[in-house]
Amino acid sequence: MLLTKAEIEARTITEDGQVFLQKAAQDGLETVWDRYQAQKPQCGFCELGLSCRNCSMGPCRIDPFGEGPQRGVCGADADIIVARNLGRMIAAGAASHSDHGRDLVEVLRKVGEGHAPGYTIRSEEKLKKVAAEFGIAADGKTPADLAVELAHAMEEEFGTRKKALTFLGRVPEKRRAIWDKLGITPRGIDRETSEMMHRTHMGVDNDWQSLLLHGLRNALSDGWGGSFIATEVSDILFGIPQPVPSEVNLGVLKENQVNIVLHGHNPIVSEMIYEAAQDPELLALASEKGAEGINLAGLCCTGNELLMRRGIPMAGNHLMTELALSTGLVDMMIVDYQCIMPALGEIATCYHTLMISTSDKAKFPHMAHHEFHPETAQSKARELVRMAVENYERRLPAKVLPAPNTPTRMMAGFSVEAILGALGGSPAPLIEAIKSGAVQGAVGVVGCNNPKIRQDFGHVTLTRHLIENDILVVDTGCAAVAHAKAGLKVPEAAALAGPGLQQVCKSLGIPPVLHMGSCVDNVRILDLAAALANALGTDISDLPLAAAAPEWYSEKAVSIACYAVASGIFTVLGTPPPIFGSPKIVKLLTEDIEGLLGASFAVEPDPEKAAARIEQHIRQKRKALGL
Ligand code: CUV
Ligand code: SF4
Repeated sequence: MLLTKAEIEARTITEDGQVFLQKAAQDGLETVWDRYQAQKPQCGFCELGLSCRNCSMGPCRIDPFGEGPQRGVCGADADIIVARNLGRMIAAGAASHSDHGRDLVEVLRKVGEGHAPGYTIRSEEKLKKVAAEFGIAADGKTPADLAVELAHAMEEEFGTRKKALTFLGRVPEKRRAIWDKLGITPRGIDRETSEMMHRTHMGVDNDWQSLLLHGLRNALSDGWGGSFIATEVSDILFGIPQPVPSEVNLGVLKENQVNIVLHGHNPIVSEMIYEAAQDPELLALASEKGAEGINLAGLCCTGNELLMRRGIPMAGNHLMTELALSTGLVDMMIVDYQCIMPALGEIATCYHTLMISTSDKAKFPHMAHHEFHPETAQSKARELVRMAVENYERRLPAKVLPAPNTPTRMMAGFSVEAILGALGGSPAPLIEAIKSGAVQGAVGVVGCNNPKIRQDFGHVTLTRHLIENDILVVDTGCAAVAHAKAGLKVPEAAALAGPGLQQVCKSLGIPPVLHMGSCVDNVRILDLAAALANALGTDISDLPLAAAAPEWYSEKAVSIACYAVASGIFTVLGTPPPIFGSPKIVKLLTEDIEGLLGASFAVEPDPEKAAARIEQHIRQKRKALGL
C-alpha cells in the first residue's frame, strides 16, 4: 500500500528516506515503521518499566494507578522492578560493547602471534602509548611481541583480578575520588556485567539505590573499559583516524559499480573487505562483468569505522538499513553484529542482493553464513567480494531505483589526536576559545534512530540550535550520519554557527560538527573531556559540556548515557527510558544524582527544548568557572 506524502514526511526528514519509503511500499516491503505501527499501542507497563519476568513465579506487573497489585509475586515493588530492569539494560549494553572490544583484543593477540594474515599493526605509536599505560615497557621488543603482551594484559581487564581498570589512569583525580567514595570504581569488565545479572536475580539486591549505583559501575566498566579497549585497539590495528572527506546518503550507491554495503559494528570484518576490494584481480573481474569498479558503502557503526579511517562513504544510519536494499542496487550486504534488524534478510529476497552474516555469535534469517576468523579472514573477504562481483549482473532492472539526490559531502576522522593536531598539538587553544567565550562549550550529540521519532529530526534540530549558539558539537554513531546528511559536516557549515564558533571553525578549516566515530568511539569524547579537565586541574563535571541522545533506541545507548553521567557529563535523552513507573528513581536520576556526581539526566523529547536546557546548563557551568 502506498503512503501519503504526510505519512512519509512524518517518518523522516531526509530526502532519500522519503523517496525510498515510497519505493519500499511499492515493492510491497514491510519496514520498521510499519512494524512499529502494528505494535501500537505498546505495553504501558513495559513502557514504565513496571513489568518483570525475571523468574517463573511471574511474569508480574505493577499497577501504576495504585489500584491493582503493587508487588510482584516475590514481593518486589515498583522501585525494585524498575531498577532491576534498568540494570539489565545497562548490562546488555555494556556486554555488547565489551564483547566487541574482546574480539579486537583477540585479533591483536593473533597479529602478534602471526596467526592473522592480512591484519597488521597500523599504529605503532598508539601500541606503544597504550602498552606503557598497562605498564609494559617497549624497549627491545618488536611490535609483534608488544601486541601479544598488551593483548594478554587487556584480557586481564575483563576478569576479576583487578581493583580498578587500567584506563582509569586517564580519569581526573577528583572524579576517581567520587567513584571511590560511592563505591562505583569499575573493577573488571565482565565482572560488573556478571554481577549485575546476579544482583537482579530474584532475591539478591532489593535496594533500588544500590542497584542503580551498581548500574553506574557497570556502565563505567563499558565506557572506561570495554568500549575504551575497542577504540584503542581498533586504532592500533587499523590506524588513528585523521580528517578525511567523504559523502553520505543513498546516492553513494552507484548504478555502474558493484555495490557492497557493510553493516554492523566491528571493523574486523569491514577492514578486510576494504582490503579485498582493492585486489587488482577482483577489480579486473568486476570490469569483465561490465562494472566500473567495486564501491563500498557503510551503514551504522561499522560504516562509521571505515568512514573515519578510509573515507568510505556512508549509505545511511539505522532507519536507512532496510531502505538501502530497496534501491535494488545492493549487490551484497555484509553484516557482523549489533543493530542489524532481523527483518533485513527477508527484505533482500525481493531483490538480487546477497545477504551475508559473518559472526559466530550473530546469525539471521535469510542470510548466508560465512564465518570470519582472524586466521582466515583475508581469504574469506576475497571470496565474498568475488561473490558480490559475480552478483552484479543479476540485478533486476525493474526493481532498481537510483537515489535522485546527489550524495552530501562531509568531513570525518576527528579522533582526539586529529583534533589536538588541528589545534597545534595541545588542548590550550580550545581552552582559550572556551575562556574567551568564542566557543561557549561543547556537546556530544550521539546515538541511534528510533521509529518513535521522525528520523534525524531530533539530531539535526538540536545540533542546529547548539551551533547557532556557539556550542561546538562532537558526534558519533547514527547521530553523526544524520548531521552529515543535513550538510552540517563541511567546513562551509561554519556559516550556520554563531559568530564565535564560526570564527574558530574558519581559522582551523573545520566544520562546527566534528565526527568522532562509532558508538564505541564515544570514549574519544570521554578521553577529550578528561584531557581538558586534566589540563585545567579540575573535574569533568566543572566543564561547560553536555551530551544528548535525541533518538536513542538501544541498550548500548543506555550504558553510554549512564557512563557519561557517571563521568560528570549532563545528559539529555530524547526517547524516555522505561523508568517512569518509579517516581523515586526518576527523581534520583534527574535531580538528586547531581549532588553525588555533579551531573544528572534529563528527558526531553522536544529537541528545541532540549537545546534550551543544554544552553542553560552550559551558561551555569561557565558562570561557576567565573567565565
Ligand atoms: Ni553503534 S547503537 S543504531 S549503529 S547509534 Fe546507530 Fe551505532 Fe545506535 Fe546502533
Ligand atoms: Fe515476579 Fe518477582 Fe519473579 Fe519478577 S522476580 S517475575 S516480580 S516474582
